[in-house]
Amino acid sequence: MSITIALSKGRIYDETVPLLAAAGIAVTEDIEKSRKLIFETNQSHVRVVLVRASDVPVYVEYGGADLGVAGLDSLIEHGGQGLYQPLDLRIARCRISVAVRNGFDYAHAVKQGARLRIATKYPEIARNFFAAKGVHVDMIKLYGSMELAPLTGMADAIVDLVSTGNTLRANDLVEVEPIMDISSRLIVNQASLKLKQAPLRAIIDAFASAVSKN
Ligand code: PRT
Ligand code: MG
Repeated sequence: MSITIALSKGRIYDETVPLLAAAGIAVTEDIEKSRKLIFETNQSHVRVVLVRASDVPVYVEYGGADLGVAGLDSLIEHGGQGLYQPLDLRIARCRISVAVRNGFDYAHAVKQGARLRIATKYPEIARNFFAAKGVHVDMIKLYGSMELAPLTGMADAIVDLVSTGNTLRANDLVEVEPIMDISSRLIVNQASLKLKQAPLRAIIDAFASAVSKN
């Protein structure tokens, strides 16, 4: 029974490699040196596919992959339907926050009940956050370089992932409110879990034990 694992290039791939190793799985090619999207592993029945970070939940939902590793940010935006989420892998950790241009009086704007223009790649997370606070927002959906939105006057604030804070500082933005902590989750297609229970359980258990030792 073959198993397909969906990962995204970059930090998620890098931090998942040791977890795969704990499950006895090693990708046999250097993915950075290849333009391929499908990779064989040392186990003939396991392969890895590389997709956009935000597409990992989609591949797993529709059975393009049996399991995958997705940031909680991508998972919330996707909605999580059709996905079994057995494990917080505690990798690719960061937080999602509200940030504004240095000098913008965010507290005042919020207190005054002003309508805030929010630019973000994460409209679902942003909408829920501001709705819970009773703040009215206009949402501008972006796919990257959110930092630019307040600098050009297109938005009052952004909702984006923050790790060291260097990107915000480099663009004269300040973090004004954390929304939630983010880490990556193991996600599994619910039908696969029934049809391929033994091999998937073996991978989930190996990941769980590796995570508990981290
Ligand atoms: O580019 P694409 O649309 O495919 O997806 P992506 O950019 O989300 O992918 P990728 O590989 O960059 O991130 C994958 C996952 O890693 C995200 O979904 C998060 O769950 C997690 N993660 C952890 C991060 C960060 N830390 C992070 N710092 N993802 C992005 N960033 C970016 C952030 O958007 C900002 O531009 O790094 C910048 C901030 O970093 P600092 O250190 O300057 O604060
Ligand atoms: Mg990226």
